[in-house]
Amino acid sequence: MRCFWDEASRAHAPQAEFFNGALHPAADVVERVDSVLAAIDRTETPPTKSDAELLAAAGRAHSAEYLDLLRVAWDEWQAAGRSGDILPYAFPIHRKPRDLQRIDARLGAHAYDTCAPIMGGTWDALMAGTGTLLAALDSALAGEHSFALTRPPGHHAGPDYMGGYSYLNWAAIAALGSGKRTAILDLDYHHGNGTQDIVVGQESIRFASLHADPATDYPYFWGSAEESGGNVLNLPLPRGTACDAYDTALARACDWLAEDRPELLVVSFGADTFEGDPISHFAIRTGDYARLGARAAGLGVPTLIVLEGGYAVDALGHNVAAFLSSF
Ligand code: OKP
Ligand code: ZN
Repeated sequence: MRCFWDEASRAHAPQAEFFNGALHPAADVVERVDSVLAAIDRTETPPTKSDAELLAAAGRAHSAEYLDLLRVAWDEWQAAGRSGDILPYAFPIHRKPRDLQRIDARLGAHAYDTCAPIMGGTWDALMAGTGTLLAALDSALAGEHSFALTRPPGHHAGPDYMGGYSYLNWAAIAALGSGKRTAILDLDYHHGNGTQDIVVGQESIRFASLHADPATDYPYFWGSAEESGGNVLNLPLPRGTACDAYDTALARACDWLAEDRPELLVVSFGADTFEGDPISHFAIRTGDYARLGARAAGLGVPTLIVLEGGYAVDALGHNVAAFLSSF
């Protein structure tokens, strides 16, 4: 297993997110990365890639207009006289946005919630994350299991929208850039709505997700069992789910992914299924992650693992390391 990480990803350091009627300290803190780095052996710095190459890779999953907004948002926000982190706050919902001038309007047209802050370092961190992802993808395509220490998470970012701490969809960028028949397995506590929206209907990709039931949990509007079909399989699980029930659902997801004889497996791994996670409600224990990793590794396919959530910072590294140990 090779692990990739770029220190430049630290530049994205959000202060706060807005929900339940109040600003809360951001859950996706930079310290998450230190927890993982302390628990895994050795990381490689990805080779430098040109902006054009990184943008082209991101452009396989995201619209040019959306990427352009991410790139200029901070400068335009500052030009509009604001100094704090950006949080989109006005959303067009059923209207079709057009000819938008104000940065506030453009942000709202490309976001679905108030949980994706943007700051001065966000764009550079996202480009560093893309480079990290591509290095790990190359390594997996060469036949070696690989881990990309991606932060912020990506699986809530859709074709032209951000949300839920996510801006660029690491799993979708990798799958669409792989040139291989690819299985995406999303094991974060929250449904991978952005990934689903990007890859739905894609001939060479299957997407399976285990997650908390959207009837009770974020992102609420995606991820029901009925929303399965074609190349999408959604397996919502009740709050309180522990390892045995989780592994049963995981086995089902793996069997379904295997039917398509994938040449590459991309795992969106979130350790927010952990019993001690501060924002989630499953009951997976640190030792369980090795068993779950073994289940996924049982697909027997070169695997790229990207990091999504996991907010119990002290345990995060151990949980990630346990999962990776099975590859
Ligand atoms: C990102 B990933 C919950 C507020 C919702 C957004 C959660 C994003 C999770 N009380 N905040 O899937 O781990
Ligand atoms: Zn999550």
